[in-house]
Amino acid sequence: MFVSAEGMHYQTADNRQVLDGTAGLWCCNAGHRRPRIVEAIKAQAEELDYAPAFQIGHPKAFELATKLRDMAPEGMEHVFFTNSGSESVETALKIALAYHRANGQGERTRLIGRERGYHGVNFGGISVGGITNNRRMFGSLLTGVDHLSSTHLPDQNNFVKGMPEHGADLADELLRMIALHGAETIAAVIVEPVAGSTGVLIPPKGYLERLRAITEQHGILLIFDEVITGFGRLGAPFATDYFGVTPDLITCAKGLTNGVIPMGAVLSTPKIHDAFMNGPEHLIELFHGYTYSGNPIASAAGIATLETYAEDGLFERANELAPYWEDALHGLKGLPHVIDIRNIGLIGAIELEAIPGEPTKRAFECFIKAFEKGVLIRTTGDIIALSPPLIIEKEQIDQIFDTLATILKELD
Ligand code: PXG
Ligand code: PLP
Repeated sequence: MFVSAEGMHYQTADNRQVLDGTAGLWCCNAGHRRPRIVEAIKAQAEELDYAPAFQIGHPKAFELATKLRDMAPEGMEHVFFTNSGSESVETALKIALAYHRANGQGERTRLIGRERGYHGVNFGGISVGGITNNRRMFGSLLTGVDHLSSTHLPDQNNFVKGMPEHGADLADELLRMIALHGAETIAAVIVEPVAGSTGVLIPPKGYLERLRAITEQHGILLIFDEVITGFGRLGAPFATDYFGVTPDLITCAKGLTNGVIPMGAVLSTPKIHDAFMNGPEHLIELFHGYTYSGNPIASAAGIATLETYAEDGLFERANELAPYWEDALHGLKGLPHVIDIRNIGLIGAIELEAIPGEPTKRAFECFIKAFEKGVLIRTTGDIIALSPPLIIEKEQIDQIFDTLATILKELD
């Protein structure tokens, strides 16, 4: 149990300090309890608690949307506010379908995701997502969904620093789907630029470019799910900037408010936005929206968060720290049970060999031992995933990997 937090640390109920190696759940990119964000929330709660987002507005939602647009990749001009990554995904999928319909191409209804993709827990997200256990309990899900293969090629790419060489051609599977179904039936492809939740799968060199080229050529929208990669995780505002490949829609959440208040957003190009904006004033443009879209207190937290990132130069800081992070992480190569190490920006993964017949147990033991030694890590399957707040110091990077090295040597 965590009872308080400050900067890089959590405090437990029994008064121990735990170094945050995961930015909470990939979301507290500026570290914990940042004064500007705390003050903004207090002040907003005293001024305007809630305003409807249907027909009515309030200044902070527009201020945040403007700040987000200014930070967003070139061409991303419009913002739709949600309350989580999962809602951002549902929103983006619905915008994609409605966009084609508004354009007279309502037969474009097919959605394409990817194996080992994670797009939250709602129906659209689990349908396009590729995590078997997240899907198997919940019925037949959306129809008309296909999945590209995962880009994870452990035999060819293990222990690679940064982007792997092999696998760009996996994007060509989309051509097979186009040949099979007809491009005119496909609405959108959704992928995480870097798959986070399923164990940090880095896109092979050229893969995202190829996906962009094929989608563009066939009038298919490309959605980048940047719920984890947004807000500096790779040392750039968005993965879109980092990879230099621009999708049609970007989903984000988590770091938008530093994890402090639930909020997400979908960013879109004018082409998509404008397709809905040609009716008379009194009619609804897009039949979608949440009670809490653009909530005033969340908006205030978002503004203060984006200001904190800019004022402290945190995205640049992440970029500068990335080589140190990479070296420290790959220093674990050769330790017992370590079968792969992957990294990009301030993300790292250490894949462990599973205990025969007991998958996930070895990584879970690591998690418990690290917690006891004062470091918070995250595990998924037998993979340790790391994503510290971008304020991390080099000595704290050393602390994470020294602790893990000690634990790996101790494990059976
Ligand atoms: N898309 C992506 C790419 C995500 O990583 C979501 C959508 C859903 O966001 P919400 O806010 O609805 O949770 C996510 C969330 C983990 C972990 O351990 C990752 C997430 C959530 C919880 C745990 O890797 N990512
Ligand atoms: N269910 C009912 C009965 C509702 O009235 C509403 C919203 O008005 C919702 C669900 C959706 O809730 P939210 O807008 O918080 O997502």
